[in-house]
Amino acid sequence: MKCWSLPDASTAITIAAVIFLHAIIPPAAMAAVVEHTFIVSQVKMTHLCNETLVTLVNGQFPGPAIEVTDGDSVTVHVVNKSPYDLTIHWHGVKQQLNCWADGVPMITQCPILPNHNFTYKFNVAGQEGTLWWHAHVAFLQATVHGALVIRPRHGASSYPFPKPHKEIPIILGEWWQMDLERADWGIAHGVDLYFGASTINGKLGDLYNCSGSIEDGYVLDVEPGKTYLLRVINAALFAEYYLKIAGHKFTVVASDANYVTPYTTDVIAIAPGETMDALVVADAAPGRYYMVALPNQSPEPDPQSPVLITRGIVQYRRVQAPAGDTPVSPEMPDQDDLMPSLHFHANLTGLLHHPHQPTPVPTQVDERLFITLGLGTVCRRGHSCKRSQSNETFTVATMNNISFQQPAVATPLLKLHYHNTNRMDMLLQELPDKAPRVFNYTDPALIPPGPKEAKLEPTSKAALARRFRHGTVVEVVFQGTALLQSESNPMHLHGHDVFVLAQGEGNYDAARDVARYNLVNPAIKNTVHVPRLGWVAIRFVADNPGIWYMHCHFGFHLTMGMVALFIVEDGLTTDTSLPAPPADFPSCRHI
Ligand SMILES: *[C@@H]1O[C@H](CO)[C@@H](O)[C@H](O)[C@H]1NC(C)=O
Ligand SMILES: *[C@@H]1O[C@H](CO)[C@@H](O)[C@H](O)[C@H]1NC(C)=O
Ligand SMILES: *[C@@H]1O[C@H](CO)[C@@H](O)[C@H](O)[C@H]1NC(C)=O
Ligand SMILES: *[C@@H]1O[C@H](CO)[C@@H](O)[C@H](O)[C@H]1NC(C)=O
Ligand SMILES: *[C@@H]1O[C@H](CO)[C@@H](O)[C@H](O)[C@H]1NC(C)=O
Ligand SMILES: *[C@@H]1O[C@H](CO)[C@@H](O)[C@H](O)[C@H]1NC(C)=O
Ligand SMILES: *[C@@H]1O[C@H](CO)[C@@H](O)[C@H](O)[C@H]1NC(C)=O
Ligand SMILES: [Cu+2]
Repeated sequence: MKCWSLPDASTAITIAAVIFLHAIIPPAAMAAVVEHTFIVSQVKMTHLCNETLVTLVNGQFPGPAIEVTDGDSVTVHVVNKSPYDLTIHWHGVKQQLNCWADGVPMITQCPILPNHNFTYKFNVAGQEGTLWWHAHVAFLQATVHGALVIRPRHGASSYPFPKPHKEIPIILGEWWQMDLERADWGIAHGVDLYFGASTINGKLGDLYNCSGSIEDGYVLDVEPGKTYLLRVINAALFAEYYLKIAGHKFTVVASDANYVTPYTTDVIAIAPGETMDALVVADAAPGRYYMVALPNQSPEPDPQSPVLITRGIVQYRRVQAPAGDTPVSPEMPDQDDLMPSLHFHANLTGLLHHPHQPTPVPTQVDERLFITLGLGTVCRRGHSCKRSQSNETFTVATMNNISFQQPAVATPLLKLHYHNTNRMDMLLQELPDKAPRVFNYTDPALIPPGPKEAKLEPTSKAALARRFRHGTVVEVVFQGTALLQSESNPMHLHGHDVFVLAQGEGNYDAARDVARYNLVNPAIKNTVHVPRLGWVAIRFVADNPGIWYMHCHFGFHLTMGMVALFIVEDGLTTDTSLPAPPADFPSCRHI
């Protein structure tokens, strides 16, 4: 039983009513069904003097937020009025025994065809915090996304931090001035493409203008002295962002719907796929302050992209801003400095003694994987061709030197798996335990194509997968490499949360680094930031039967093949086995 602070009269009545209800209704009966209809269609939007046709849910950018309470069931009717095949992925929702609802096209389901509908049904149980949803088809994710907020069963007063005055989603995204389906094709075929602007909650902000008209920016009105919970989501395809608010600090209290030890910082680093819940106290001199999101990138010799900063304003209520008054700007980290990101992520630890933290960390490891992440090239035609930036190759992204290729099959793999057909294994290639070749992974001399990397560059494509027996404790070390580029990689595992044991710069060295593992209170995440030219070690229990996508959440790395499938086999009982697919499951387009 929690203790109540002295309530005023009206809260006292509510509390009495709640206690009364608790007494007569068993807790399970309190769970609600939260229902939404998502109408996906194409809408013309104008930014930067350009009208662009974008695909949106219910005409909104970002899309509608889904707000639920831990224990609720969610029902989302997707009505596809767009010209594209699509699926929706509920990013970070564990989907225990419900892999069918995970929304990965041709892995867990046939896509929803144009003019077709499908209803997703799933439960959120044992999770609280900020997650999100997004299209898992092509680059539609750039505009088809929204927040998924899970509140605690016992209300905001059961947060492990002071109850905030307001909760505000902050979705970082991108504005693209092109047909995204074409952009996806372009990247898969080695054409360089880039977005036009960064956005905060869909607004480009006052750094963007054309023909004398300035873009609207996101405005957060605050009252002096009050505390706000920002639910920050990086829904972008391209970049990790540094987020700052001039004159204010953040106290990060959760990430990926898992509480963290409160961590106070003036900058948040958030990679695509991650969420960060942060408290901000409006304790500065009343006035106006810029909230700035800066996409970071690896320094040269990596190819440099335009730096498309966005900003909104935090403004104190009842402050008369003199005309022409400029808000205070924060000092941002250098866009090429990725150390603040490494430090930020390394400072996150799990919050102990919270009922939802599934401690302790398993200490008995059944399988260990060492996975290198990098780029490579394949020949456009045949198996031998001129390499080193020649036009006979295109660039792909790899794990352990294999780039994922969707198997050519007209049935979703999960159906083949469910029916136990050995046809499936013939389609797949096993993700090896370790990199096939030992080299100095993080030697910067490998970045620009040159003699050192020439031998390493050739790679191959396959439907990369790894099977785990139900309950296997898996440890994975992701090793970033300098192969052709030195980007960080936000690695996202579907259907499971993972313990983040340690991270560091350079090459992982078990003899040195195992001693640094945090087995006491590691952060628990669904998207793990693998630092630039560094590594991260994670552990998880493969206890959710199904086929789970494990991939880099940078849109371009995903499209280029930095993906593997983690296949978790059924356990021995029905309640550890994948049930039958939903009756109204979509069927696939006939080829
Ligand atoms: C509008 O977009 C096109 C590409 O789609 C681009 O070539 C053009 O420069 C844009 N115009 C403006 C005013 O930004
Ligand atoms: C899809 O849902 C919409 C809205 O509920 C409905 O009008 C339409 O008939 C449905 N279409 C199909 C093919 O079921
Ligand atoms: C328009 O944008 C350009 C480039 O960001 C900037 O230099 C200029 O000051 C802006 N103009 C206005 C009126 O904001
Ligand atoms: C935590 O952040 C501080 C400040 O950026 C940094 O000096 C420190 O190294 C970080 N801790 C870790 C373990 O990286
Ligand atoms: C490829 O590059 C070579 C030499 O730079 C050039 O002659 C050839 O036309 C190019 N081929 C294509 C298909 O672009
Ligand atoms: C790997 O390369 C880095 C950078 O050139 C160098 O400092 C380091 O000594 C190399 N490590 C090994 C094991 O060769
Ligand atoms: C990847 O495998 C190819 C052979 O398929 C080999 O030539 C290349 O050196 C390997 N690269 C790495 C980074 O292991
Ligand atoms: Cu995802």
